[in-house]
Amino acid sequence: PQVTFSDDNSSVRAVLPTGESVTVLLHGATITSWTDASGSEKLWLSSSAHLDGSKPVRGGIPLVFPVFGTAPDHAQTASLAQHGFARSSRWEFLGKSTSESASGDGAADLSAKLDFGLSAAGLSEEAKGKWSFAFNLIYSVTLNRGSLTTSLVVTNDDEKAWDCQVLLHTYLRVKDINEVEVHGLDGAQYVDKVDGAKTKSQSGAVKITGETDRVYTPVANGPVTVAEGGKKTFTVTRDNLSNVVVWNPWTDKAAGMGDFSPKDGFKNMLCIEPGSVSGWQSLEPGDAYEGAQTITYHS
Ligand code: TA6
Repeated sequence: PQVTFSDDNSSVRAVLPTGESVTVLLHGATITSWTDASGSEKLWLSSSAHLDGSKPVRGGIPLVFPVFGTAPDHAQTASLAQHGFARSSRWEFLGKSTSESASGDGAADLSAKLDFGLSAAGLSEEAKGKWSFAFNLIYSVTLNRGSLTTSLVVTNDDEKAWDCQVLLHTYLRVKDINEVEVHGLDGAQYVDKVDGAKTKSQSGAVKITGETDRVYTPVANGPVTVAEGGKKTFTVTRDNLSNVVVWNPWTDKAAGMGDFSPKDGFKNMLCIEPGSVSGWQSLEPGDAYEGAQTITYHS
């Protein structure tokens, strides 16, 4: 049995012999679908998401670079649109590969890796005008049985140093947000963006009972797990990404987003976003920075 790949000029898809699949839009290198062997979708995608390149995709896993949110007092990125240009740019598909990954039950499992690239040459004139540094991004999406790893390598190809932020803006699909608890953030400091950006400390599990927009700095690099009705559904591990943003727009913010539908879809999604956003990664000429996440689902 083989991994099958297909690509038209707008997206690339890989399917493992066991049925798991991932689809990546070249617009923003945005993962728009990730399914388990039975085809059940693990990510949430708005039914009115723009998939034609006209807007960043509402859902899936958009990429945030070189700035998270907006940074009006950060000269280099102050003029960039919210969350930067990576999710709004057309990436190149660099290639695919398969490898055997030792699996629990001894049978060799195949995994599929898709690589995407973006550099200054791929930016719109508008984006280049606002952030003109020489850079290179390589985004690797690796589909294994039961898990998905996404890794971003950022390289400074300029003669000048520059700073950046990186975040993987993952929209996880949940059955009912009211049954969800997030574990692994106990004791972490967080900035509460729906309460005057006050800094608070998390005690116990995170429950979502209204608009939630928090930038956590976990005390250690441990896993963040999402449970529904007391049963673990996702585990998210991070490599070199010191923050986790937890976001749910809830009723009013969902109502206010034109590309967010159905309007009660906030009950079926929770953003768990690994990133390096509470400070800046400073890259000297020639320096590289890599950040990655692995999302495992527990059926
Ligand atoms: O990740 C949380 C957040 O920064 C929220 O503040 C909200 O703005 C969300 O991202 C979505 O941003 P977008 O630009 O995709 O509408």
